[in-house]
Amino acid sequence: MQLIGMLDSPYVRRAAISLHLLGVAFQSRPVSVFRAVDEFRRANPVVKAPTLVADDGTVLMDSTLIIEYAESLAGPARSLWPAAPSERLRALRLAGLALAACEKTVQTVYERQLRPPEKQHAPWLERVRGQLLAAWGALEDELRAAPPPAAAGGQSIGQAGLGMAVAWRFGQMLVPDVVARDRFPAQRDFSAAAEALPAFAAWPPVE
Ligand SMILES: N[C@@H](CCC(=O)N[C@@H](CS)C(=O)NCC(=O)O)C(=O)O
Repeated sequence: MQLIGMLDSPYVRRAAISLHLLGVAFQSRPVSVFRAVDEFRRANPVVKAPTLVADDGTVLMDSTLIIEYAESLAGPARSLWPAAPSERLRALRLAGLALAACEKTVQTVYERQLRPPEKQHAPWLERVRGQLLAAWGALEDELRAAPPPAAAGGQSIGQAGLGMAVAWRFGQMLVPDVVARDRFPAQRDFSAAAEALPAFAAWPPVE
């Protein structure tokens, strides 16, 4: 099985760390969707990172769906999600907020880096900034209330916490001017602890 995409993508990184923690063997192919677009297109003409090429050759995209497939290979006893519905609901909420933070970070970066300065649209950037800060504000409140739900499989971190930590590192790499680290101290400290875990150290983003 191959996981295609650069680890500077939070979606690729969350998939890689999840596969690692689920014990699903894979080969990482760090191909850039921008700098190596032709090579990427040969694997997946849609050019979305991450792309998983399954052992039977099926080409799968979207980190959440790749993780869902990996969960089915690992089995429920090794799940990164909590089993109880109330815990699962909270984990899904946190994971959704973290994914929204990733999406709003990516939108900010694409607007800033892919558009010529005279074509950047300030009202759009301002809207996205508000959405990004709302997502981190909600996550900070959640973290102050209780830690993210643990994994049913007993791993060092569950899927919600994993997604939050990956999203935070990505945001700190790319939009630290928008998401000031000391404005979200609970998230800052939680992410620092997550980054020290072996599974995170094994799959570092390319700074
Ligand atoms: N919802 C997707 C988002 C994936 C995504 O947007 N990846 C970016 C890299 S960070 C990408 O493929 N960008 C190239 C493009 O959209 O053209 C997921 O969870 O995998």
